[in-house]
Amino acid sequence: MSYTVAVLGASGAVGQEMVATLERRGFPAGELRLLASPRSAGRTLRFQGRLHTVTAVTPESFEGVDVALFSAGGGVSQEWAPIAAEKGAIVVDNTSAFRMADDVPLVIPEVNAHVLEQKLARGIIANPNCSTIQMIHALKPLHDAFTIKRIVVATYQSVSGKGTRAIDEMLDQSAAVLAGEDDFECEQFPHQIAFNVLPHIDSFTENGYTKEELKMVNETRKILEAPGIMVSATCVRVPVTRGHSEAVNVEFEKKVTPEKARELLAAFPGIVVVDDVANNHYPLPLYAENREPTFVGRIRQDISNPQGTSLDMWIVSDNLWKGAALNAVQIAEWLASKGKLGKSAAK
Ligand code: NAP
Ligand code: 3JN
Repeated sequence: MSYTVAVLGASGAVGQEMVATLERRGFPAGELRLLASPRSAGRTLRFQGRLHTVTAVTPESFEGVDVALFSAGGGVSQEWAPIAAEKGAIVVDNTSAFRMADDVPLVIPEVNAHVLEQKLARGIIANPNCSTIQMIHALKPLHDAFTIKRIVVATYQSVSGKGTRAIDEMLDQSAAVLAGEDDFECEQFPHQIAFNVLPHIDSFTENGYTKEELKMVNETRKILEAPGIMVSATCVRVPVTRGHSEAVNVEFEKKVTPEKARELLAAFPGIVVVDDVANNHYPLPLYAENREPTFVGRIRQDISNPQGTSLDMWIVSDNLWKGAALNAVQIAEWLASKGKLGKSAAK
């Protein structure tokens, strides 16, 4: 069995990783269509040893497509996902456009693949935000055992979360600063990002939180099917190329110990515990780059809670892989493994 796959946003930071992930994991893509805007039409990307040309998206692009991976921004998804679904493709959308829609499943395969068992009302499946994915991937086995009440998280998000131009801006600014220049561009971020830390990701809302922070609140509740979980997030941009890190304080209904948490985490699919502080071993974004797991370390009892019901921990993952492209491809793999892709599929 092989499938016709489309990637919309193929020239972008996430889209390029989607193509690489399809190849690396051996997804049975008989045909691959690389789609973007007219700006990058004609560019080529290598897939399975052959150069593939990017074309500008049109309705015909989705004719005969089994699965379409979208990462071209929310507005583009709003416009094109219904068209692709109408043509018979299942859309795995990496933007916030449909995440909170009641009739669109929001999926981390290791956590809640069961929601894909039901018929897809709109032919669209949403990938969560990268910061939500790595946090909930790591907290799921602890939630199952101890029941989460409240999460307080600070993120340290790499510039690649904002796309290819943001990576270039950080590198160009860094070179300029080191060369002693001070007249460089600040286009992708509201302030200089090189040698700086910005407590500002996405736009501010009326309650003082940013949209990125509220995505972590709302997506957590939807994925865990736990509307009562309290979440407060501070999302911060750091001058790291790739890999998001998170300092997480989590309070449970039941008593918890770091030893039991490590044991549960180590047994959970896709989680790697790196927690040997005696030897300075803890997760680092530099070493999470181009790796599939979510890494967890610095697991410790929260000394501010004498009840013994909370933990602190440090969670790191490659935001372009588990936080985006890998999660999307895993969803496509799950659909293929259950016979839910292709012409004869019961969707
Ligand atoms: P990027 O590097 O800036 O790439 C954007 C991609 O979208 C490019 O391929 C671009 O094509 C394409 N595009 C833009 N406007 C388009 C249009 N009108 N029609 C067709 N294609 C268009 O950005 P990125 O980092 O890959 O992120 C892309 C989107 O993915 C984000 O906006 C976000 O919604 C989502 N995302 C999600 C996560 C997550 O947390 N899961 C993480 C990062 C990104 P051209 O080259 O032709 O301009
Ligand atoms: O900044 C990051 O580290 C992650 C950014 C994700 C992002 C960027 C632009 C638009 C998103 C997202 O996935 O939530 C969106 C969006 O689709 O709203």
